[in-house]
Amino acid sequence: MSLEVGQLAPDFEAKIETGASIKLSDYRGKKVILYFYPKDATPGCTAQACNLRDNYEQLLKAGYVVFGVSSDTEKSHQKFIEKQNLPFSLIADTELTVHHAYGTWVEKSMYGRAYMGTARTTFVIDEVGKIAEIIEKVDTKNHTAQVLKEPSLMKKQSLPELQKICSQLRRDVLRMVHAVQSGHPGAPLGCAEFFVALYFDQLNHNPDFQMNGKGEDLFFLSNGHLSAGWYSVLARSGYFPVAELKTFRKLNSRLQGHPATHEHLPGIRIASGSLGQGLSVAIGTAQAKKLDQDKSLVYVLMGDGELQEGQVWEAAMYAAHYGMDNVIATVDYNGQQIDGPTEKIMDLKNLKAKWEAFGWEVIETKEGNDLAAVIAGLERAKSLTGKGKPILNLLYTEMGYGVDFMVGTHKWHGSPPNDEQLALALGQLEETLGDY
Ligand SMILES: Cc1ncc(C[n+]2csc(CCOP(=O)(O)OP(=O)(O)O)c2C)c(N)n1
Ligand SMILES: [Mg+2]
Repeated sequence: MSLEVGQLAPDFEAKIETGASIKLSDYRGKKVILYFYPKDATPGCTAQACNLRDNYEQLLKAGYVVFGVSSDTEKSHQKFIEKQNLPFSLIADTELTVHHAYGTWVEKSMYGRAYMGTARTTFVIDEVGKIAEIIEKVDTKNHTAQVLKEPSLMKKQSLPELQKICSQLRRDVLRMVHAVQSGHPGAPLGCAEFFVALYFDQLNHNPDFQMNGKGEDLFFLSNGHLSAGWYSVLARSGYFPVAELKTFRKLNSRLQGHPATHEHLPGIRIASGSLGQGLSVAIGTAQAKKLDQDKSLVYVLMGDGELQEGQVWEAAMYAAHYGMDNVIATVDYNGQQIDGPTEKIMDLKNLKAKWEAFGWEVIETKEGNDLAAVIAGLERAKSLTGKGKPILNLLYTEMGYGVDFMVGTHKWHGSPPNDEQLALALGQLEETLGDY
């Protein structure tokens, strides 16, 4: 059954976490947020519940009562409420009666497999019991802002908070490659500010992962060997449990040395690692977004050494010719590649002039390890979209940034630190969010 705005919200009686029964019609005279979510304690559902918790005062002031609904048991709800200190009740719809009344028990698909589950949907019910709004595209991290239509409640973290995430990301990268004595620490250390600026400040994205990415900004990591940094930022922004970082590069892990889609890791939409392909994918995706009249943006990161791949320039030519002005490509301009400085291996010469000659709008972010500068650069890039040209962000970074003995050399491109080096490096990076 599909409900519509203006209809009377179906009444129901249901059990909450304490075992007590509540009846929707008992709340006439109040506005009710009835939010259906898939599962207690999963990243997206935790983000959504915590966002409602953190803004609960405003919700009360505006006259709302909040109820979460999932098919979890009373006991599971109790644990979730205690752990997250939630100030509202959760309905244990184990028999799915409320789901069926609201049409939120639906067939879903995960990588081609069909299964039944909860469609994350919020019904806003007014004082007389009518449906005032149905929110199907839930922004879990900013759900209160969505319900109250208050963009000012949109959560953006402050610069010092974001800087802390950079430090943690660097620790994650070093610990991950050290644990398996393989992998690539250098470039992800240099791109920490970029990853954090993108995922925690710039991207309009949903860690409740949907492969098709409709209505979201998308990011592709073309230089797949930066995987350790990408996995860290994905986990830290809620795509999968942070504890899973400890499986990096292990057999049967979802966190392969180079990102792959076979393993179904949320956040990954293409395999990468074979250099030179990401820009082509980003451009194809950007074209699909245009056809779908989806106004969101497509981001891609490439290495500077990677630009020695011929496919990059074919894609560059295509993007300019077809006016792909919803693409923001960033080049990690660290001047290093696997065997030495790019200047010695195969000189890139004047990259700015090259991209401009290919018809791109080029911006330079000269301080690629200064978080404020990286954010400002990405803001500027965003402001230049929609003007007929694709955008290229030349991001000047230092390979190995954050650890004094790793900076500015290709030596750490693909070598892990030993025990002693790890200890030294971690001593230079504050543990801020807790090691995995
Ligand atoms: C098609 C292809 N050729 C070669 C490689 C091997 N390779 C891996 S990383 C790398 C260096 C690339 O340089 P850059 O993009 O500057 O990365 P950085 O060293 O800065 O991390 C090379 C040649 C590869 N992964 N794919
Ligand atoms: Mg490089």
